[in-house]
Formats: sequence, structure tokens, C-alpha cells
Amino acid sequence: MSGNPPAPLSKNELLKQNDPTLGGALAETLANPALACFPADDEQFLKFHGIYQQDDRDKRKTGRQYIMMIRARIPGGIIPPDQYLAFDDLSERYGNQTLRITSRQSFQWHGVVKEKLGPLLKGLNDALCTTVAACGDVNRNVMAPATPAASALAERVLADARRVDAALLPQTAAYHAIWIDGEPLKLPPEEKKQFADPLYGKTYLPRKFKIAFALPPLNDTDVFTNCLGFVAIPDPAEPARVLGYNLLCGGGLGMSHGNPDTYPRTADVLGFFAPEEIVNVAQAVLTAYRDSGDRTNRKHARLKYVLEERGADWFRGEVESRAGLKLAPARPMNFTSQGDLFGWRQQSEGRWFLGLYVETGRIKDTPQRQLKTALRRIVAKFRPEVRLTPSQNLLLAGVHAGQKDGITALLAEHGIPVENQAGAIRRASMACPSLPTCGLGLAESERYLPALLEQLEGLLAELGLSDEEIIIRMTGCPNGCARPYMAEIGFVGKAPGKYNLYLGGNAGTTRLNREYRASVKADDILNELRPPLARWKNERRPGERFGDFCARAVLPGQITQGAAGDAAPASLST
Ligand code: SRM
Ligand code: SF4
Repeated sequence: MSGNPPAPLSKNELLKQNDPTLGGALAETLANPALACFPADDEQFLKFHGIYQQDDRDKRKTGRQYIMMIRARIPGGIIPPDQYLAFDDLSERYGNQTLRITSRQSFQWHGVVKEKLGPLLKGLNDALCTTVAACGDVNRNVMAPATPAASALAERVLADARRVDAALLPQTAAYHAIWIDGEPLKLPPEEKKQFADPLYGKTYLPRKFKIAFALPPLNDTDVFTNCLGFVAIPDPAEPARVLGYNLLCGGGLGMSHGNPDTYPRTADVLGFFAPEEIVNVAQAVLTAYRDSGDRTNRKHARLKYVLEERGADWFRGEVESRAGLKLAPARPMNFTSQGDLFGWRQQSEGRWFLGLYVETGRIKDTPQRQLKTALRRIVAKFRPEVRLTPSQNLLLAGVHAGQKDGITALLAEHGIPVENQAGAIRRASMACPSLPTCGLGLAESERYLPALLEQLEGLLAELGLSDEEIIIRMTGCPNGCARPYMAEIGFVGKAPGKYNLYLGGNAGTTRLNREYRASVKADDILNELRPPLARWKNERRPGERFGDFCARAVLPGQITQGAAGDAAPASLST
């Protein structure tokens, strides 16, 4: 025998191994008023239940104040009216009176203190919503195109997304016992240890796993950034029918500053299969990852590294043998845009939907705009379906023509216009929460982006570029939660008040951008952006977007992350 001994399993792997029911001592800590927070091991179990233990970073000087963030599981971002009203009510009673739309079409409740955690989770369950597996080493919220079904095709894609979401849910009974029955899972320790989830096994996945569906030419879910992407291909003979799906594997964005072994990566296109196989293929990809991902180094544990290191051909073979099918060559697909539709739009069967811009995804009341109150009143009175978009906006869907004026008037009463809701760059912007809730934030994001956009709007006006859409995304650290590496301009927090600047994403978000400047002070951002913007104004080709101009003329040929970084567009626009 030769060679080094195998690397030890990561701490999280041992935790899962010791309690595959994922219950830990959560019920006991929850029931103990003397404990202000959950101990470190249980923080990891909490994630599988959709909960993060945080502390208010604004208040650290006066000691740690523990608060929780709770993330719902809302496949496709679809919320019936009664559920929306319950969510709103729970945020008022148990949270910080805001609802945060996430970049994966879900809601987060922030600022929930420990005593209110149980009632909030119970309230969500009563509203027929779960938070199970919204976080943790499992499949997360499945994304699907948000724009309300104008066709049977879109409905079919959504139905498939929901089927996949349901099929990949973990089966542990601990969630129900702790949060619904309010007691620990009643199993002797040895039996707990023996539990094995039918799909995930005893130790679940090496790391998080993410799935998105897309319906070209719209790429609102940024499908190439997901571990697993399904791109619907319509049947040319019967356009309301899904002919099949192109299978994409190995996308992911998280990286760490100064660690070149971590990088954003766009997914590989592996092939095409029939829609009846959707759950079978999803399970094959998930189990292939379960068995091949790195369980020793969590920074290297995502599926993207398996694809990068073992290659797309190897992974395709794994998926085919597990699914018992042969993938056909991928069908042509072409993505041309990523964003949301705003204002009133015709839907189907005489119904309408209203696209509403939500600044950095935060539904709240301010003295100028009472979006939270307006939505509560509208949903209670007119009962539209609420749809969350992957760009942190929302749609009110299924509205009758006769209700439109009433909704428009109610919004106006609360300071919210329906036309010209926000300027071109705001409408295409996103920011992650970062401070004060995110423990990993290195710089401000949600609280800073609106002010920066105002300055940028000034610069664009000065350059005569006011009406141009530029996709701008900001995160407070390199983990990439608002998908900044796909933006035409990406800001990634480096340190307090300092950002790395990325340029060169495209409209269909199929191409990674590239680092342009590192550690730029907030005050210097406009100075750094002025030259490429001015060049774009003077040198652009007809209709050329800023991101495409940067990729062609500002950072040509320079690939800074992920060997597969630029591969997607070429294989796409066939
Ligand atoms: Fe994220 C961790 C917020 C989408 C990559 N993310 C976190 C945590 C939970 C911080 C933590 O671990 O302590 C953040 C909570 C902040 C807070 O106070 O709310 C957080 N991530 C978010 C949300 C809310 C950002 C948003 O602006 O909406 C998004 C929730 C989505 C959801 O509903 O499930 C969110 N996170 C993403 C995305 C985008 C996506 O999935 O489309 C990414 C990049 C794609 C990817 O996964 O590669 C992303 N989040 C990460 C990472 C880096 C993972 C990696 O592979 O390195 C972390 C850190 C970690 O997991 O250790 C992270
Ligand atoms: Fe927190 Fe970083 Fe994600 Fe922003 S990108 S929410 S700072 S982990």
C-alpha cells in the first residue's frame, strides 16, 4: 500500500453521520428559555430546517444580540393570496416587519428572536408553507420562469419544477416533530443514528445543491449558474408542448477572495431528454453528486468542481447509467434577456398581471413608499396570486381587467407608481442582504446599492446614456448571492467600503464577467467606471450593450475565473 491517508471528513459530515435525522438538540434548546441561542453544532442542523442563526452586526459593540433568519421553500416563487397575507402577518408579529424576496424566488424573515422562532414556524406550517431544506446540504428552492403563464407551455414547465422540488425533499420526521408538534423526534439515539433518507442516504449531499428551469429566450432564472439546469425546448409541431429538456450541470458562483481554487463557473450542456424523465434525471444528477462530491473540504464540495475536474463526459456517463437512459444531443437554444416585465401586461384568458419593482427585494414601508401596506391591502381586496421573481421583484398575477384601476389607485395612494416605477439601471439591479444580518458580509450591499445607483444615474445622464439598461448586481462578499458574476457591472465586497469591480456579463446571463479593478474604495467607483462608460458611448457598435462592449473592447480575451467561464455562449447560440 502506498500514498497518503485519505483526508478526514469535514466536521459537518461527522455531524450528519451522528444524527441523520437532522434533529440535533434543537427541540431542547428551543424549549429552554435560559438559552439565548443555539450551540454551534445545532446551528448546522438549523440550516436543514431553513433557519440561520445570526446576530445584528450593527449592535455588536454592545454585545451580541442573536436573531434568526428564516427562509421559506416556495418552488417557482408562487404564493396564493391567503398565504401571502399570512407571510405578511408573521413578519409583522415575529420578524422585523419586512419581507425579503430572495434571488431564488423565496421569502426570508429577518430579525426573529429565539422565543418567536417556534410561533413563526408554526404559523408558516398553518399557512401550508414549509422551510424544510430551504438551506443545508440538500436540494434548495427550485426556480422556474416567473412571468405568469401566457401559455400551456409555461404551465407545464412550472408543473415539472414543482414535481422535481417535491421529489427531492428529504424525508426526516424531525422537522415536523420539532416545529409542528413542538417536541424532539421520539427515537432512541441508536435508531436515530440508523436513519437513512431514501434519496440522500445518511449524510445527505456534500454541500448545497441548486436547480433552475428556464424557457428560452428568457433566462430570468440565470439557469447557467445552477448545479442543475433544465432548459425547456418547445415542440415545433405543437408549441404548447414541452418536447424535452436540455440538461445543464455544474454551474455555481461562490468563491473566496485570495483562493484561486474557488471560482464561479457556468454549467456544461450535457444533452437532451424527454419530459417524462424529468424526475428520474434530477435524481440521477443529485445522486451522482452525492457520491462524487468532496466531503473533506467544504470549499471544494460543490458539483461545479466535479464537472470541472472529472469532465462533462464522465459526468454524463454517470447520469446516463443512473437514469438508465441515453441523453440525445442538446437542442439549439438561445437566451436573449434575463429581466422582469414591469407595469400592467396581458396574461391569458383575459387576465392581467402587474410587474412591481421591489428595491433590493425588501418589501417594507418607508415614509415615501408604503409597499408592504399597499400589497397587504391589494392582496386582501383583489386576491391576486403573488409571484416572486429571481431578480427579487414581484408580480401580481391573474388580475381581471375590471380590477386593474383599483389596484393602480391603491398603489398610488401609497406612493407607488405603476408606470416608470424605476430607472433603467435600477430595474435591472440586485443586491444581497449583507450587513447587518449576514455574518459573512465584508462590505455593505443592500443598504448601499440604492445610493450608488443614484450616483451612477447621474454619471449616465452626464454621458447621455440615461435610457440604457445595464445589469448591475452587488454582493457584500465573494459568495455571489445576488449572482454578481453574471452582471454587466458586478460589485463584490472586499472590505468595509471596498469592492472588486467586474465587467462584461451579457443580456441573457450566459457569460461570466471578469474582474476589472480590485479593492476600489466606494468613493472611487464612479471614477473607475467613467472611462469604460465613455468609451462605450463613443465606440460602441449599433445596439451594443455595455457588457458586450466590455467583453469585446475593455477586457478582451482575459479570463480570470473558471476555465469554463466563457464556454457557455458558444455552445448556446447554435
Ligand atoms: Fe447565499 C450563504 C443569502 C442566494 C451563494 N447566503 C448565504 C447566507 C445564508 C450567509 C451564511 O451562510 O451565513 C446569506 C444570508 C444573508 C441574510 O442575512 O439573509 C445568504 N443567498 C442569500 C440570499 C437571501 C441573497 C439574496 O439577495 O436574495 C439568497 C437566498 C436564495 C434562496 O432563496 O435560496 C442567496 N447564495 C445565493 C446564490 C444565488 C443563487 O443561488 O442563485 C448564490 C450563488 C450561487 C451558488 O450557490 O454558487 C449563493 N450563499 C452562497 C454561498 C457560497 C456557496 C459556495 O459555493 O461557496 C454562501 C456561503 C456558504 O454556503 O458557505 C451563501
Ligand atoms: Fe452574505 Fe456574502 Fe451572500 Fe451577501 S454574498 S448575503 S454578504 S454571504
